[in-house]
Amino acid sequence: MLDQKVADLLNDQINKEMYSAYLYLDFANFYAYKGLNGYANWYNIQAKEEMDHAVGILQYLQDNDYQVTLQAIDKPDKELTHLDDPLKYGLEHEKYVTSLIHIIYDAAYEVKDYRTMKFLDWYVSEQGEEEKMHLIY
Ligand code: OFO
Repeated sequence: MLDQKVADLLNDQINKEMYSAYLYLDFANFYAYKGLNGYANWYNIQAKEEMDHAVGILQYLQDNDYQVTLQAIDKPDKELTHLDDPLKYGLEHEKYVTSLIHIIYDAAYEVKDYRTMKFLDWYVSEQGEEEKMHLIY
């Protein structure tokens, strides 16, 4: 049985991952409007990956008999003007998501929940990749 705090943090993370997907759809929409279909496609792919991340956590919680509660997804709030704004905001956002994953990892570590730590290892590595993908300077 999962520790309540760890499980609740994972439940919240489903929403954060879905917000990431929504944010990246917004970035794709911005590039599509600018006629940059390759960039739009790349962010559409990122959005799908984020949804997979959400479903991965949902599945983990279901596998551990936790009753998941899905929350409302916020509206993407970034004002996109310049062509590199999505990359800039994307990097900022991925750093934020990394910090959230680390908070869950810390909570799991505190209660010696090694299984959840192992589950989160993939997310820790993935965050490193995603931060790197947004580096443009
Ligand atoms: Fe942006 O990657 Fe999910 O966790």
